[in-house]
Amino acid sequence: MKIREFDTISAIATAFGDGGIGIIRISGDEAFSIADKIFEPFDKNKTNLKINEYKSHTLTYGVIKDENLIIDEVLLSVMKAPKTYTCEDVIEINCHGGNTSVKRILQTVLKNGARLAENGEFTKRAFLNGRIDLSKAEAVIDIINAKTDMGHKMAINRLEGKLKQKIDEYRNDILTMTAHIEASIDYPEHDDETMTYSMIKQSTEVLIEKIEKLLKTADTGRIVKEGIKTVILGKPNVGKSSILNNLLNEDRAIVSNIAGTTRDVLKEHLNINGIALNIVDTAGIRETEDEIEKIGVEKSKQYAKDSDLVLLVLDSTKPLDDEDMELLDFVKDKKILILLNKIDMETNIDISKISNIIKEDSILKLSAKEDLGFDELKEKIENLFFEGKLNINEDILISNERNKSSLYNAIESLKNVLTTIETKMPEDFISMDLIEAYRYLGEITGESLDEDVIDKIFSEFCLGK
Ligand SMILES: Nc1nc2c(ncn2[C@@H]2O[C@H](COP(=O)(O)OP(=O)(O)OP(=O)(O)O)[C@@H](O)[C@H]2O)c(=O)[nH]1
Ligand SMILES: [Mg+2]
Repeated sequence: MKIREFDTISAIATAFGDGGIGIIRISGDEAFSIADKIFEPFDKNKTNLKINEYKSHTLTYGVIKDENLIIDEVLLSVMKAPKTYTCEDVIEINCHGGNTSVKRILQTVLKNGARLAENGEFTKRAFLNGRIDLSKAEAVIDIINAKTDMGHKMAINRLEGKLKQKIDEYRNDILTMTAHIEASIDYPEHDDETMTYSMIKQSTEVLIEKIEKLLKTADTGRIVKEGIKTVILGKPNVGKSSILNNLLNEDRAIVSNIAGTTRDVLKEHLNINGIALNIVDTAGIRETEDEIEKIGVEKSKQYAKDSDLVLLVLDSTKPLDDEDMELLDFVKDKKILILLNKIDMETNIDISKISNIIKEDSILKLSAKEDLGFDELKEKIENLFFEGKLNINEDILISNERNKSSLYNAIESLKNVLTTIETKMPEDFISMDLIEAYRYLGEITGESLDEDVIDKIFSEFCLGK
């Protein structure tokens, strides 16, 4: 399987800081000979063995030495190529955690001939050596960075190769079409041109539909991966900060009965039923002469514009006024939930005025003070984004911009195929566009990508992975 020759690299694979164990990883042709120089097993039967005489995928207890100085007691994993993470010979040294042992061992490994690995270089080798495709490599980084169970599951699906399977299927469809065209060009006597055109037209339309469906998952994919951008918006003093605190279960934001308490936006992360929410508490929106508050109000509006979800808070003890209506008008095109807060007190709000703008089931009664209505709010948010639309165990979601633009470009090329057919241009043009679509799809699995793009993708990985 191994197709390229590389030098031997090493890095610390575990996170920095205190911990039970730390792991130093070495990969490449020299991995075993470097380990021979620095590792001494306790087992007398192994003392005279070279590491490449050890059984593969075993652990050996011993010490790491720098010259004659013992650095740490370790467990040494020996994994022989090609059945390893990188497809190369791999050594992993499990030593005591904390910063000192791991650093000293890494220094010793480097001194004995390895080069410090770049970010993501181990995974890059797994890709370049053909063990995983690019969609799986990107899944690895998404697993490491996952903030929620859902995000994690989405990445695991991709690691299992579900995205690659789909892309391969689309690419195969294209190959079948190009083969058909080639045949009709080479053996025109066997082929009726109108037949070819109508067959290609139909297959292209079906394929466009399939790719569009996958592309449509990108919004959900981003939300699962990065969280729902949520903004709490409303007039001053309606209880926005109180609602944030309640959702977070802590007194994060300052709450007071003085209107204009929150002046700047306050950002927090929150996890509800496995969904990430990036929530922003904003300064109450009102006409104000106060320069600082003005800036806060502008920021609040900007955040609301860029959000996935607006939680518009109204004070249920007061009648709706023009300012409320203006706010409503400002956000009416967004995904929105209306929170009627302070229902522990006498209600004076009449929501019939807004029932023609907002669906009734988007209006929720709440009391931040008495902790009422929050379970329903969380359920609503979940339903709003995921109900019926998503089976996270099965669905493949597109979650990165790179994949999104490759799919978009593939669709554009396929649309050109349809134009060529409509305008009855020669079949060669069809092949050219099909091949272009094939190439765009290959960018997702990494089969058709330039080396520098690949380098850039892996440079965003963490060190030691
Ligand atoms: N009775 C009652 N009072 C509440 C409730 N929620 C908030 N309050 C009170 O309303 C006042 C304003 O609350 P905040 O959470 O600071 O309101 P805000 O919307 O963040 O206000 P600004 O930051 O000034 O825009 C405080 O005195 C809170 O204690 C509620 O559900 N019931
Ligand atoms: Mg506030």
